[in-house]
Amino acid sequence: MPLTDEQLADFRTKGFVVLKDFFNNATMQRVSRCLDTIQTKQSEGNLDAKYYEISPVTGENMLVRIENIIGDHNDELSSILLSSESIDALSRILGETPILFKDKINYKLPGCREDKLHQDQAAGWGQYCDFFVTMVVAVDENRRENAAMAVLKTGNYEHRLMTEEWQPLADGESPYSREEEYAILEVDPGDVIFFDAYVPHGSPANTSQKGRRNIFLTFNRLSEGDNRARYYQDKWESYGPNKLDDARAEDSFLV
Ligand SMILES: O=C(O)CCC(=O)C(=O)O
Repeated sequence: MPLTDEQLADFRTKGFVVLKDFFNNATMQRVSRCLDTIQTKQSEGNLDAKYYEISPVTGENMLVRIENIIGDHNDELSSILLSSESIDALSRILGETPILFKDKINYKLPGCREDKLHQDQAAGWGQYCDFFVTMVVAVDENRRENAAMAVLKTGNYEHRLMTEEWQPLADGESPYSREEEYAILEVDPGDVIFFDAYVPHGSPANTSQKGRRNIFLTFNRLSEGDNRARYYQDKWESYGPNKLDDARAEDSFLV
């Protein structure tokens, strides 16, 4: 389903837009199966790079996310996600051809920590370029109960960093504490959210029994270069994947 002029205008005003039913049910069942496979299969090197943390809710070691999922190692998933409709919508938003910068699955399983309110650009992305758009594909139902994302809905934010790099926007404040300014995006499987890397967002800890998987695909304009290999090379050096037994304790802001 193409992005309408109204949706594009919405994105320009608020920094995000939700497209209902972007992928149909049958497609989302295939996507869900792909995610189950990736979750259980052994990672090869840094492909399907898994990140484990100690849950602040349950104290157990748990999978938080898997990065670097797009490529020949997951060809079915890659071709579904990078469909011509996706590229078309991203091209309209970016005003030119998009190129993938990074990609990950956030599992947000029961007990998963909060994602503090932040701007993605603050995660060191400025060394690669100044403007990114992330396409979030909802794989499971996202509800308030299972920590649906909260996104600033007023459009009242700067297209620059509002904190020092690596700093969240509001430490110690629940992402749901300012509902007059933040929309809680209760989306369904197959819905897609596009948001820019400056719009504040986050989600609380998942204290429910229901996991919710979302796929995050981040793009920049092709004219600003192919930065993915360099991004991941830098990331593997500074913050590489780990093992279940080696789960990290910190719940710092890292995207
Ligand atoms: O998965 C979520 O709820 C939020 C994740 C997030 O904010 C991010 O990865 O930038």
